[in-house]
Amino acid sequence: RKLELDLRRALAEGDLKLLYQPQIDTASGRIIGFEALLRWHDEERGVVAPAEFVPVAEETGLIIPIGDWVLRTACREAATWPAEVTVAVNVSAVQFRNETLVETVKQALAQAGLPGRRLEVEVTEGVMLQDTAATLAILHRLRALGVRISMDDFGTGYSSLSYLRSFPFDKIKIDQSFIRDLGQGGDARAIVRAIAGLSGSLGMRTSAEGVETPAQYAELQAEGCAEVQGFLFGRPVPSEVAREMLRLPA
Ligand code: G
Ligand code: G
Ligand code: MN
Ligand code: NA
Repeated sequence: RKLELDLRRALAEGDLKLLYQPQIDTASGRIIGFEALLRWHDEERGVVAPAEFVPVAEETGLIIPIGDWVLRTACREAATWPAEVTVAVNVSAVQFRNETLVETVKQALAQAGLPGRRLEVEVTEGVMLQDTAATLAILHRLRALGVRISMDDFGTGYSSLSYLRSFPFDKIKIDQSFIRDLGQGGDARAIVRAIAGLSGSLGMRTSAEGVETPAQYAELQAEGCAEVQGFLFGRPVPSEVAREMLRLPA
């Protein structure tokens, strides 16, 4: 398939890039981390979003070397940031089926000189659906490295809530679809309140993504959301711009 061949070449030739989107602590208003978001710069296609190529990378197994590159690059970048600033990396369910994931994370941290606690791994509900014992073992081994684990896109999957009992996530990220309808007096606020309550009572931090308006932000703060992410605070940007946001030299 042409897309597959082109993607393979993109990885080899350095045409994959990471953008970094700031994550804001609602209590202090300060940047506490960045989420690394993958982009493919293709001569013909222009900038390709992950929704268009990650599924192909997953089907073909290319997500394994691509995911390795993402982890190494994000850790290397984060190691140059102030010591309290974290980096969040999206890890696909396919990477969880590969026994090298923990070793890859360990090496990425060691090569970058990044303490494990400054890396967050974002997983989706789909990860919790497959071979549960093996998945839990991997999550525990990552945790043993100090790495934090976030449940991404929360509320959109098909799974039950039972996985929240089988693994203590550090953070729940409320999916953007719920945030979109906040600030307009509808049901979305009740859903956000319920997720934040559940998350808090299980000892997890709550984060919201896709925050675009001050009205949405105000409701999230009122509902006890600890962290926010969205265009209101900053779009995904190249590493040089992320550095400027942290007031670091380019
Ligand atoms: O940045 P954007 O909105 O286009 O991201 C769309 C989706 O792609 C998000 O769900 C995000 O989790 C996923 N994504 C972004 N970067 C990566 C990555 O490095 N690895 C994987 N597996 N998924 C990613
Ligand atoms: O699924 P995941 O949460 O990893 O994907 C995050 C995606 O959401 C990224 O592709 C990012 O570009 C996008 N995104 C981030 N902030 C906003 C926002 O405020 N509004 C919208 N519409 N998309 C956003
Ligand atoms: Mn994410
Ligand atoms: Na998400």
